[in-house]
Amino acid sequence: MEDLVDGLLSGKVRSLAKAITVVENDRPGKRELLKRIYPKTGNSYLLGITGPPGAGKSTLTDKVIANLRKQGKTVGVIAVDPSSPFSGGAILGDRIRMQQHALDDGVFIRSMATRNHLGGLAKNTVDVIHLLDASGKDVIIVETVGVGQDEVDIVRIAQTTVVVMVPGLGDSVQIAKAGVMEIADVFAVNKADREGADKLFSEIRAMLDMVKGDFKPEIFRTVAVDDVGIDELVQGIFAHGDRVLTSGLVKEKLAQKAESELRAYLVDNIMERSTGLTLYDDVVKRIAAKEITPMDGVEELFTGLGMTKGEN
Ligand SMILES: Nc1nc2c(ncn2[C@@H]2O[C@H](COP(=O)(O)OP(=O)(O)OP(=O)(O)O)[C@@H](O)[C@H]2O)c(=O)[nH]1
Ligand SMILES: [Mg+2]
Repeated sequence: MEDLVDGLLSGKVRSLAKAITVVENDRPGKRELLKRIYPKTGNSYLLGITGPPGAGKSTLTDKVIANLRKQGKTVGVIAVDPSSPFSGGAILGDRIRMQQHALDDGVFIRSMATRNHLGGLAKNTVDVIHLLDASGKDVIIVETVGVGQDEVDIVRIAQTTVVVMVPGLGDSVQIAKAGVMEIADVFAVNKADREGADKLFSEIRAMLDMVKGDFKPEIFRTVAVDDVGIDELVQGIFAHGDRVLTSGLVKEKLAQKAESELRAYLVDNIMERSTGLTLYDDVVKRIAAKEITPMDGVEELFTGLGMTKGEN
């Protein structure tokens, strides 16, 4: 344990890989490990990159990594498996797109499934973010697919969230849907080499004019495959970070982050304690048979787990 913690804190790649394995596989010592490193976290810049499937998130991430490396920054990447555990396609895609960094000690890339049973941010993701943070990565990028509830959780813990959009996906709908406006700190109109990029750009701008207040996100055009617009995008990302710093919103953001982390653990923990119990299966059956309401089911489950629930 001592060696693992020391190695991790001094940024050794092997220790980091080992620590991640401990965390992901729930090995003994996991809790102790996380407890030891937690006070050393909070120094990385956490960047969320999200957007619809195939928007070019991994290609863009690859170019952003290269850009950050040129600035001398170390980078950790968590690429979220967007679909079922059975379709390794996206993970393979991430690997291929980011292959150029495979031999670079300053870059650590991990693909993982981050969704828990309920579709929220799984605690394993939070744990791995903490490990990357403790190992001294200057920037941690979390790539998630889609713009839905799951992503919102990751967004809540990120310092800056980039929403990647592409022309030709039914643009106004794309923008208006699923809370994109709320979560984007920065927009990247990727595949700007394609027709419709200007139109998409204007539509996002118009939409922002309608809804957002003081904190209007910047919009950037990128052609990730050709490494076009990446410098500007990266500058825009850190400019957003600076704006948050000077705005006095930092405390609020940190509290929001802590709350999201706690929630990730809470949901996973309750599910872990409940599933597999005879009581749980029994409650499911009785809800299906309309004998009890789901609300009563929760009450019974909590009572069974020795928790008392307040009036609701
Ligand atoms: N024309 C064009 N193609 C691009 C651009 N950026 C990425 N692509 C292509 O778009 C496809 C998808 O790219 P990815 O980087 O895998 O996209 P992604 O959003 O990570 O995909 P998922 O993780 O599967 O959702 C690839 O074939 C890329 O080469 C771009 O700027 N212009
Ligand atoms: Mg990808």
